[in-house]
Amino acid sequence: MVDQQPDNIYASPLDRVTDFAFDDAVARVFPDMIQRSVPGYTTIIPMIGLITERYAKPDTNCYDLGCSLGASTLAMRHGLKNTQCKLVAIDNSEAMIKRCEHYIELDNGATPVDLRCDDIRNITIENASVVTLNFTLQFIRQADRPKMLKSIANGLRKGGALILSEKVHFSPTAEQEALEALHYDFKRANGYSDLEISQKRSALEQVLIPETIEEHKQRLLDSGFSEALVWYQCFNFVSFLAIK
Ligand code: GEK
Repeated sequence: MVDQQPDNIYASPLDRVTDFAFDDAVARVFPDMIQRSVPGYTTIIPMIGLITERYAKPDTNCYDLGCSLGASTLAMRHGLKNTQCKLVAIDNSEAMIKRCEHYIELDNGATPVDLRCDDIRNITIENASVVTLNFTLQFIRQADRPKMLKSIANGLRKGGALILSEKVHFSPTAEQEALEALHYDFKRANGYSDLEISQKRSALEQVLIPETIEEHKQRLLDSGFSEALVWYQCFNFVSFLAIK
């Protein structure tokens, strides 16, 4: 059993809100935190399995970059069926990887998972048919994002797919305000107080840097993908499918 707890990290007033980090306290509440914070997360996860099933090619590698506790890793694993693919899941948070190991052990999928604690900027992607970045790129320094996407595009075979999910922002102010307000409504409806919402927002301010849908699409095309489309959007949360 892995001990999971409800997220109340920001429930009491803090003297000083420090930058958000993927430490042990966050890893312990992560399934509850992400489901109550990210609109569409519970839809996106099973769809990653479906997309993997369509794009995975026999005897290739599939990668889940920024795997946290392995929700998208396990969806990919079940989408792989009998493809003889290798599945590599990477996160640079030791707390996440330790717990992820248990979730993988509890799962009955046949494909072995190569779980690594590493910075996804340091790894070589090769002979890949499917790569997932499910809400991870937003935590990578903006200056490092083009290189990261180019290395994914270079490591994918022709016709291979990148699933990229991100929180986005909108340049027309009215659209940004409306979708952000709906995101906060979503959090309130899931039991977060205004204090929790505002302290979490401060904690993420310098850590999670969203970009626009247009910026994402253009950079995907510039990185070597031939197509980049939005397959899912809920408020200011979007998932792209980019094909090499
Ligand atoms: C899911 N994909 O459940 N190298 C490796 N990992 C990193 C790096 C980095 N440079 N930067 C951040 N991470 C998951 C959810 S969470 C999204 C992904 C969220 C990791 C970080 O440690 C964390 O586990 C993950 O990216 C982002 O489908 O919390 O909103």
